[in-house]
Amino acid sequence: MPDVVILGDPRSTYVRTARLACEEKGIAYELKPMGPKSDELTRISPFGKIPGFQHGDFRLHETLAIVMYLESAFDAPPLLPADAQDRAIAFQWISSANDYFYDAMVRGYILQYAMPSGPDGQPNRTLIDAAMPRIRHQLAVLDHAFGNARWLAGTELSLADLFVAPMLAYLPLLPEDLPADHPNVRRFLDDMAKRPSWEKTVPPLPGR
Ligand SMILES: N[C@@H](CCC(=O)N[C@@H](CS)C(=O)NCC(=O)O)C(=O)O
Repeated sequence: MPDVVILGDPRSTYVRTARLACEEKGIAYELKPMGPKSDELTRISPFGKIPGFQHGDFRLHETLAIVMYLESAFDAPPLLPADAQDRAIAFQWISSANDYFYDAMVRGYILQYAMPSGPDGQPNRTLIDAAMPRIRHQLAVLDHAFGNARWLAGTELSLADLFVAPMLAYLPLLPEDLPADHPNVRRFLDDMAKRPSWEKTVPPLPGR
C-alpha cells in the first residue's frame, strides 16, 4: 500500500490537481474517496475542504501546500519551471485559479448544474447568469495567455496547468460549452486529454 494518501471526492477539481501531480511525477498514492465533512477528513483538513493528504504520519490540507510538498519531498520530475520568470508565471496562474477561476467557474457555474439549487431542483439560472460574464472574461484572458503555447508557464506542463485544467474540464460538458469560443483553451484541454495522468483521474460522472 503506498504511504502517500489523498483523501477526497474524485469529482473535486482540487482533488484532481493533487492526483494529477502524483501521476505526472510517478508518485504512487492511494485515493481514499470521501466527502469534505467526513470525520476522517476534518481531522486532517479543519476547514472541511478536500483534498486532505497524508505521507506516513505527515498530514496536510490545501492543494498548493500538497503539490509543493510533492515537488520538494520526492525525487521525481519537476512540475515547476526552472526559469525565474516562468516559475513566477506558474504561480500567477495558480493564484488566479484559486482566487478567481474556482469561484466563478466551479462555485458560480459548475456546481449549479451538479447540485442544482433553483426552483424544482433545476440549476439556479440567476446564479449561472451572474457568473457568465466573469467566466467569459476569464476564458478570454486564458485564451490570450495560451496564444500558440501549449502550456501556461514555460515550455513544459507545470502545476499551473494542473490547477487550471480540472476547472476548465467541466465546461465543455455543460450546455453553454464555453470553450467552444476559445480555440486555445480547447486545444489545451485536448492536449491534457492525451496524457495518461488525465485519463487515470477522469471524474466518475453519470453516464461515463
Ligand atoms: N483552499 C482549498 C480549497 C479546496 C476546495 O475548495 N475544495 C472543494 C472541492 S473542489 C471543497 O472541499 N468543497 C466543499 C465545501 O466547500 O464544503 C485548497 O486549495 O485545497
